Amino acid sequence: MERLLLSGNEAVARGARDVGVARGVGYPGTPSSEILEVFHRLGGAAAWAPNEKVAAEVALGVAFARARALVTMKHVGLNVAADVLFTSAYSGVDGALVLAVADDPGLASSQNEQDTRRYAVAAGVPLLEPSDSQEAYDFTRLAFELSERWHVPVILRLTTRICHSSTVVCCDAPAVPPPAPVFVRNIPQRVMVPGHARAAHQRLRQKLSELAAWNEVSGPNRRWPGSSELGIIASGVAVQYAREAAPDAAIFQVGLSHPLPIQAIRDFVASVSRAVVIEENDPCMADAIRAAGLTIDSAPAMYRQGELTVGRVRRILAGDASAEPVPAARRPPQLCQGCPHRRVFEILKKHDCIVAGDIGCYTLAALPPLSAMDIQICMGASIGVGLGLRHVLPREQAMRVVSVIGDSTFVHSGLTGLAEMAYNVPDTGHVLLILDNATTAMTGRQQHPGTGYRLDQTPTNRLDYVALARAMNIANVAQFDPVRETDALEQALVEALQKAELTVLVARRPCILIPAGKS
Ligand SMILES: Cc1ncc(C[n+]2csc(CCOP(=O)(O)OP(=O)(O)O)c2C)c(N)n1
Ligand code: SF4
Repeated sequence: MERLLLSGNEAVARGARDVGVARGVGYPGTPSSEILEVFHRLGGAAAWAPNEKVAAEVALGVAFARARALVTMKHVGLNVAADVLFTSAYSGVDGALVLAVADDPGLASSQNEQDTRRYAVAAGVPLLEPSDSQEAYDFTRLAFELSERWHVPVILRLTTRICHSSTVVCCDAPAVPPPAPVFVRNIPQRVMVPGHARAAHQRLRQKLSELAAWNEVSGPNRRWPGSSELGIIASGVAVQYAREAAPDAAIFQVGLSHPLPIQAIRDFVASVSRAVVIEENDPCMADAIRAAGLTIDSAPAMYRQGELTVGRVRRILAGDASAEPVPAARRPPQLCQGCPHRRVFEILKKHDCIVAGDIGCYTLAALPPLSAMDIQICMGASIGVGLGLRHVLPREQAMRVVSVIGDSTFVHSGLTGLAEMAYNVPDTGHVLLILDNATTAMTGRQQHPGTGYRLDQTPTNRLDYVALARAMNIANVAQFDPVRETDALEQALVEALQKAELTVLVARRPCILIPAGKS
């Protein structure tokens, strides 16, 4: 048995390697991105997909072929992959399908604090919550076992602290490899037309009740002995905070939080004078436990926002809902000096453009001193939102609307926005700026289909944005280097803003942090 100091992400990657995952697929997103990179370094077949939905689809195909598949993403990625998740829960899988989804309580690097546990309940799939790297490793292996045993996708829910903190991990011997991949026809199980899906839904509910019964007696839940005065029910990293904040309390650690081991929790609640649920993000367990008729305390609403800490858990246990100390202001992030995005936003600001923006390093242009982006919601939204503005604003304002999107984001979910732009053309036309810096800079410079390289850095096809825009019948398409051809780019933008036509401008210059020769 090997003993290693691993981050949660490294532990998931090692667990996946040790269970013989045939393919790991994902789309980068903090705090999940390292899982696939480490899996590749450990010898696994790993690939970046254009977005999370495609990643989940590829993985589902792998699992339909009786092999083991891992999908990685950050929490908001599951919104994109949700269509696959909900119906693959019905179809089930022949091999194993595990989705490692990393939540970001406290918004260290995300646009929202959504809680992936809600998805497990809504889609009807099991969800595991490791509380340290050892469990990240163990639960990864367990997730594959459960997926293979019940033929159902399984979510491994991570959070920022689990992903990025390191603890000692004892790694087991590699698992028995699965049989060689094979396709066995089973049309009623995999073609989800209503007649088949009704039966599939019933099968899923049956699997969930079997899983719930299994979780009561054999699930990865743990009782830490302690005083009968105070009992804490916790999951994920909250278990560690609870142990430190209340060392004398009895703790019921929930490892598989959907379906919840409600009878075991009932017994635990009955064994203590006061039971308190401590969980990060939404009150998912507290709501479910109360719905089962149990009397518990839980955190006041204010603790739903932000990460928990030992200090916050102490406050929750004391029922303290007074205002929390305001943390010291952090230095705001900035575009690097020399970042090619700067020139583009200086031009947009100079011409008082209304900028429907998107997510990436370039979103930093919304902050002072540039303050040159007006809207940013979710990946790919810049194009649709820009078009919506153009459709209804008075002409003088509409003619100033520009959609701005990064290259990775454009491939992720801008392609369909461009199809909409070409299809439902506003009376004033529209202008789209694609910022091609030859990488997914924001999340650590991962490759994508527009860079010409795969995750393992081998060369492959490169998506050509200019040819693509022309193929979509965009009237005006041009590419400029925003640093060497700043004036020409500005000139092209000014002309585009005056015409009631469709224009796509590509600002192509590599991120300064890309090693030479890799763009
Ligand atoms: C659905 C979803 N998946 C992943 C992310 C994480 N993420 C934020 S921006 C971004 C892409 C940034 O790359 P690009 O558009 O090329 O801009 P750059 O950072 O290179 O300027 C990613 C993957 C996210 N916010 N939402
Ligand atoms: S990492 Fe690259 S894209 Fe991001 S701000 Fe720095 S230079 Fe710009």
